[in-house]
Amino acid sequence: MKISPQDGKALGVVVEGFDANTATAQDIAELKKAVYTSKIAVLKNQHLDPEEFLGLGKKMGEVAEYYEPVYHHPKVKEVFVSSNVKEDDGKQVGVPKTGKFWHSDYQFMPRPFDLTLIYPQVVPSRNRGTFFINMADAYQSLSEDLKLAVKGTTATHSVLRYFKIRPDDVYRPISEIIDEVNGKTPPVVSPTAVEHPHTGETVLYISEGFTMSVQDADGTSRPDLLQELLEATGQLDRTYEHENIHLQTFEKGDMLVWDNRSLIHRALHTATPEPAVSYRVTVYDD
Ligand code: AKG
Repeated sequence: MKISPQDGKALGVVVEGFDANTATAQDIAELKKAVYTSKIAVLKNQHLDPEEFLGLGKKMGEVAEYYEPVYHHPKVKEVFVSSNVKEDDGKQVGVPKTGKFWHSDYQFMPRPFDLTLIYPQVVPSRNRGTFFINMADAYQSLSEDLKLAVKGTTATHSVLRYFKIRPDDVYRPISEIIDEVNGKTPPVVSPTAVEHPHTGETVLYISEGFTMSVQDADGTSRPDLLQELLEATGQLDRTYEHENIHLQTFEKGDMLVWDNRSLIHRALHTATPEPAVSYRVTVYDD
């Protein structure tokens, strides 16, 4: 197994010669270390079926099944499917256009995932890739005034704005769906800046997709502060040219493993997408 920095990129390593089926505990420990320090690992030349993909997830930690079954792979439910391709019988497997907003995976849950593994299956020829922002670096580059303003504040996260209407929701009153979402996944509150348990970095824990509000220690809502933080970290830049934004491209056979504690991401889709299918496994690492 050879791990080398990604050419010309601030983030990420490329991993060659990694065999998910025979990887030893030491290989996995090295891979995880590279993910914590470099944030993204691109594993080249992977040829895994969904069972084997799940097997790799289990080597990395405790695999977490997604709470909404509409995303599940029909045979291996721990595999989350993002797909805009209908099966031959016209059936939709998985959910199209997922993650088209800045977020970290499960940020709206009491326990967000630690690691995300994405394994593209059908790779479009254009507009493929995922944007990332390293929120540890983004915290470091805040002005001293903003760092001070973040101290002692909390952030509230919810899935509500990006919850996907399921086929069975058609003709249900929207108010009933909203009540159900709030009942099943009530908003969660976390410190606005958290310490990364493996690297000791301070990570700014907010996203445009899931963070509903930031509040002072006495509970006073601070929409101005949330807006400033989203702006400063690059999440409001619709040109995606902000210096914090990293575009990670991939080709067939690549698997991306990333540090979901440090990174927020946003899928790159266009209004007229080509077929695209991706499998995902998410893991608690300790
Ligand atoms: C997550 O909940 O972790 C997601 O990635 C949601 C993606 C989506 O439904 O668009």
